[in-house]
Amino acid sequence: MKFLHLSDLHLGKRLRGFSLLEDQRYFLFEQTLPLLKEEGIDVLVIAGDIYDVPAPSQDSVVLLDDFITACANLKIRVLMIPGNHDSSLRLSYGSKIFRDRGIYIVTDIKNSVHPIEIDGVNFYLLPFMKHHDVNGAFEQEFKDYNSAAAFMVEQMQLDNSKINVLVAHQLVLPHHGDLEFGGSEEVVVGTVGNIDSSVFSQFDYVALGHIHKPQAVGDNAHYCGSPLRYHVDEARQEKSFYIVDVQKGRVEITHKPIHVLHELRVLDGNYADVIAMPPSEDYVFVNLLDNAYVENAIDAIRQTAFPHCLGLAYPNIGSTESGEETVPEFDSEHPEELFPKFYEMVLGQQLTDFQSETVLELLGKAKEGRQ
Ligand SMILES: [Mn+2]
Repeated sequence: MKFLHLSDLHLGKRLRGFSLLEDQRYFLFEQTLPLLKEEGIDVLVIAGDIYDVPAPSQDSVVLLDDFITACANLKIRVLMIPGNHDSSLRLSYGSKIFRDRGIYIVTDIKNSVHPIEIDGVNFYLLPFMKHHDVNGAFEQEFKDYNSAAAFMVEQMQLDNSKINVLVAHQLVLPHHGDLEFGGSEEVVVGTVGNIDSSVFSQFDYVALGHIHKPQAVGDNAHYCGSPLRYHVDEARQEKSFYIVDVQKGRVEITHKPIHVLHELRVLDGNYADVIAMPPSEDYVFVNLLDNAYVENAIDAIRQTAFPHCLGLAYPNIGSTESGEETVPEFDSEHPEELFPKFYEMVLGQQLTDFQSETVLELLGKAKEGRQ
């Protein structure tokens, strides 16, 4: 049986203030649905982080609603779990009724021990879990995710004569070597939250979400990564579809390219060169190689060449050895743009996506005069 493994859609995500909703709609409707039809795939697995935030925007809720309705109308079964960005309760809305239409959303850890059987394959849907969740649901006293996850696998009582697929959203570390990050995960590699990939070794395939860079963490366990580039650091990262053909004792993964509505690029050049580049709607981050700050550079770049210019940096000025401190000219009157610059000037680092999201939200509320 063939299924499509997706994760980390982060519907509603904004990249430095720019809404990616149109890019996400394009991905789901112009890329994913046609692929499912062309390849004759009738099972779609989404391994968590469906939405970017626990209380998603109206537009992102509409997008998911449109998409799963389209899948149901095409008789494509959809299996979903919440990731750490999702609210289990909100994601579970309607899920008992959706089952009748082939849309399976498992948000309660207790339900993850009952497989969803489709064409002879047992799918186990394990929502994002912490050991506290397992302790609460099963009256246990685990002190880390690894032992709690091992316990959950035990509860599943796998029938090894069947094909068993696990869908999970966790920090699973390879038995050998290191995990590679995409850049937009906001993941802290501690010890309590790690799960060793050997915990899941009994499954024929483990469809993982959480890490945005596609990679294998074991012979049978794979992160397919986020479908879109959600951070400037992911500009050069390959993202692709994971089509999984699973049979007993044999798993075959086929990669298909994902074509995006707008590319994410990092450009280097002098201001004069950048301004003269062929205009494009792509998301671009610009490294200005000039040796002096250019007044209103970002506004001018957005107006002439790149309306989706995400930001810019002056690598040459940052590395001057004159010893003089250069104070950047703030070329904006908007607090949304000033605050990130101020933060960067004081702390020498950029706001994370989550932080800028929070700042934007708070400024928005302040503007509206609400609390
Ligand atoms: Mn994620």
